[in-house]
Amino acid sequence: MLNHESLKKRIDLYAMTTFGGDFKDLLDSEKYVVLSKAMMETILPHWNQSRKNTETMKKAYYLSSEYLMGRFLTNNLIAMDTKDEVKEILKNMGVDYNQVEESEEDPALGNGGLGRLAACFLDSAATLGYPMDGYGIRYDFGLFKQKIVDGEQVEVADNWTKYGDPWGIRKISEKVRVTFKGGEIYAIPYDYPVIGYDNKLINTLRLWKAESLDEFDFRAFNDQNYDLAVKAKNDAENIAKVLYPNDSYEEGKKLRLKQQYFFVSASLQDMIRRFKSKNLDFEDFPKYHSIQLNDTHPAVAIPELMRLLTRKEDVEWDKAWRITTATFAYTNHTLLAEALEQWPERYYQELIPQVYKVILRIHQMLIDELKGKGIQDHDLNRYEIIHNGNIRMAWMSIFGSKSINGVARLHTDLLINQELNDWYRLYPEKFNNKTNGITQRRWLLQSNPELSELITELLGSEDWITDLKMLKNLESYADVPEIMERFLQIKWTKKKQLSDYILQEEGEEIDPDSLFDIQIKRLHEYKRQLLNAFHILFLYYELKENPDLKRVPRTFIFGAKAAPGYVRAKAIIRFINNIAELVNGDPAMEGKLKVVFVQNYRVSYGEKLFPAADLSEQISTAGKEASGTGNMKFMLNGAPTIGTYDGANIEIVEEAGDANNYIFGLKVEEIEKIRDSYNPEEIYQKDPKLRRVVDTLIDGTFEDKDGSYRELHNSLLYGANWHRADNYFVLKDFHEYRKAHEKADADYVDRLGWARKCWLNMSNSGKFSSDRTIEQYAQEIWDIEKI
Ligand code: 26Q
Repeated sequence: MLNHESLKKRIDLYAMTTFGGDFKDLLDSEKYVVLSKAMMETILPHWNQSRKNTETMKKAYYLSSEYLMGRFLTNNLIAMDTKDEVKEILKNMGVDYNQVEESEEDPALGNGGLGRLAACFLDSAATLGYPMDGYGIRYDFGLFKQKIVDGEQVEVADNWTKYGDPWGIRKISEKVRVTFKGGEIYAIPYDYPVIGYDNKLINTLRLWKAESLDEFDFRAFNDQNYDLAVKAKNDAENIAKVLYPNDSYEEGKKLRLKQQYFFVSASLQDMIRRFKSKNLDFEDFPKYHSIQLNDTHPAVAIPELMRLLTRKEDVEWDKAWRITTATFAYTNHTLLAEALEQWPERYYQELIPQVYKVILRIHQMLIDELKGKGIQDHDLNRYEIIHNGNIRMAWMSIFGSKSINGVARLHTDLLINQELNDWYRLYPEKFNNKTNGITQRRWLLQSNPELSELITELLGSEDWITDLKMLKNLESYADVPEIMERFLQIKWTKKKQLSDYILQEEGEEIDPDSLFDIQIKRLHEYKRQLLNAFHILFLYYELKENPDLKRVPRTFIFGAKAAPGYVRAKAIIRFINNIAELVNGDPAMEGKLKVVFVQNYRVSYGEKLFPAADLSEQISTAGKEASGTGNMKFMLNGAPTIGTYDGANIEIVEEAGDANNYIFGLKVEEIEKIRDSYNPEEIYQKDPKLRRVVDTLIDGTFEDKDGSYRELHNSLLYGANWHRADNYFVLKDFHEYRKAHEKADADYVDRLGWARKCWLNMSNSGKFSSDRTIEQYAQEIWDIEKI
């Protein structure tokens, strides 16, 4: 399929013209750039063809301030079915593909779940043949890189394009202008190919870079005012400089609002420009565009489209509103009330007054509509978009969209019945659920080729790669010992590979024959890494007191970044590392217990961790995790879940069976019932073993460098001025959690019995393909067709 000679020639040429040397002598990172550029030449004609083929079709547009694409190279080679060939070609040139692959930096243009979901959706849409383009920001610096130094998180800048950005094409001819009160700046598009598996359709991820209209002020320079000479340039470029490293609420920052407006305005102008070349009436705009808002971060798109239509394109207001509300759809990703975005009115007035005016009018329209519907005056404030000097972006999104969806059944139910109930009663027809999914191309085919091969062999076909429900046909092998033996062997291989990698990266030796118990996700109180930590300490003291205790040897693995300003989250990271030091340094724990906190958890690390897990930790406080998607990645790779009745865990267990997972803890309804009378101190006083582990925060077991352990301890027992004691019910759920672990431990001893559980999880993971999710969005919200 590939022309070997011509690829080799291109490689040699790019090596010389880009890095000035022979391919085999370059740094691995340089080889990566050269190889990728050479592959781009194969991709481009197909990509351009795809653009032409979809020009006249209705398209979906995904607007997201975050994309966590993961590495491109291997993904794209697999999609084009050229990985083995390229490997071979490199081998003939004396170069090891795996080393080149590993040198690619993850483009970390996102924080966590929401950004990774966007990437899985792009993969699925292209693979299914749906025209869907992504729009976002090309941050110069992605999410910080994390180092652990003396147990603490240290943030390092992520200059991800240091060696080049071979998959991005700078399309300067398609630049657009974005206006702020201080002046105009350019948005320059960089296009990244999104290659559907089997190369049928290539969609586009368009990321905008901010640049100044005037590069340089010569007058200032001649006046020897050097800073001023480049001020405009710096101010403009700062807009796309860095991703905000926060995955929940953050005190409103003007620059963040600028970022949002910048990419949203550029994207809408881009769509309008292309639409106008069709010479249609704007009434038809929704026949060609469905725009999905990935949370409220791009919600300023609603007033901006109104502004562009009414002020620039002479569409009258009511018609523009019909167009707008037939175009947008909004996905909500959180139930944390404090995480719903609001912006001070004056930020809008100061930065984008032209949009502020439009918002005032939309607000008034809403009030008129509410009055028309007979809503009483004293109830209006519940709906006001502008409220107490703030602009409520979620309210704007709901009012301006045709569809509002949650990301798992429980989450959507809670939106409908609680958080957004006022709105639901107003527009019940707008609300719907779209349970999240993940792409099996990255999270099984690419990250676990060993298991993929077994699956293909047993199914006698590769169809599962684009039709994950096929895995259901494998269920009965759970009772075939020879197959289970092979399955266990594969799990061991993945654990060994991870062990080698952890030794290399973290300097820690772990035993692939121990049970790998893994919790990897952003660090948050509601995700309850602290519960996991307490349980490890509990086990530690049990094993110390009773050396003959029969427990399976375990390795606990954590990976998590904390928002740099989130003091408690950082304290929890240090606490886990302190525990690791205590446990790993104790010879009595040899062969029994080990704890590792891996540094810089990211997509590419995840690809090594998910396939190697024996147990998936999904232990958020019920009602707090909207869906979770890591939970699905573990399941797909055959790991049972130890988890709460929260997010998609509920649907996972529904598919894979209670008996194959370890569900524990308070349910949402139970939390509601006890909330007001909950007294964690009672539990703490009654359970000396729990008290002992909680008190390690304050009894000198670990050094409390800055008082943050004491603060954590207080937060559990007495609360703080912004929350009640043990807000996330860590102490309340501890006992059941510990029992669930005991059960898993006992089950693990039966090797084939355990393999069976793992296998049944994998076989029943079909529902959690993002292909299914995208089909639902396409049919139920976007109304788009396949190519
Ligand atoms: C908001 C305002 C100011 C600064 C930052 C933010 C901000 C940034 C990122 C708020 C939220 C995020 C990201 C949220 C996120 O990742 N949510 C996760 O989305 C997943 C995909 O739907 C779900 O599976 C997870 O349950 C949810 O936590």
